[in-house]
Amino acid sequence: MSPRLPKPARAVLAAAALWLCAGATAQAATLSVTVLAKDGQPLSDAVVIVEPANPGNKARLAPVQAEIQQEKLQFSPKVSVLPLGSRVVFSNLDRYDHHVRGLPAGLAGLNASPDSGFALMLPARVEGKPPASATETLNQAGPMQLGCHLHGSMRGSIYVADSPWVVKTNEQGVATVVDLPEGAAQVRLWSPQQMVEQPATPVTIGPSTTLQVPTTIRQPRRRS
Ligand SMILES: [Cu+2]
Repeated sequence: MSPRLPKPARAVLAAAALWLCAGATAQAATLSVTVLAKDGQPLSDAVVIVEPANPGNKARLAPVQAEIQQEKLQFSPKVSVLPLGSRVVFSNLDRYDHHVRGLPAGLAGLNASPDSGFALMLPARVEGKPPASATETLNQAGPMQLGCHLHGSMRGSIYVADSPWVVKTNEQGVATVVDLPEGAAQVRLWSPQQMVEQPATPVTIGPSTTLQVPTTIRQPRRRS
């Protein structure tokens, strides 16, 4: 037998339950976006940015501490999506130097002042010692391109997100964006592979919505 609550307490509980349900309905929508490359195959590591028409009081994501390693002449992860204000530790695991640079990607990068972005000298790893590392704080929202002054083939990206609704696609080309308000929204895309800015796709978000976005973006050449 459950203990009987006095009437006023029951009323409060019922009201609280109603309020929770209402809150859940307003903020529990999920949008699953499949991004296709020019060849019709799923495009991984594309960044999906959902912009609701009525974002409400969207909570900005708390900054995090992340790591991007340099190993075998590659950035790992190759593409990171991180909240604005996050700190990134760059660690060089290779037995040779890297001179990592970060710049705003695309037009923003072309127009950026020479002192924008960052450059980090990371000496070669020495056997038995921890790898050289340096930390950068991400103070500017949007895509950043990573490279190395010493190795032209090294390419990576960071998408600095100023909303909680920015997710990169997985190996299946799918980005699942949660906790969205229902209603009209725009879906924008960014990919390190893109040659031009991608057009936005309008969508009406219900409790659980799927969307397929074909693009003219070419698949990256796979390194074996
Ligand atoms: Cu390098």
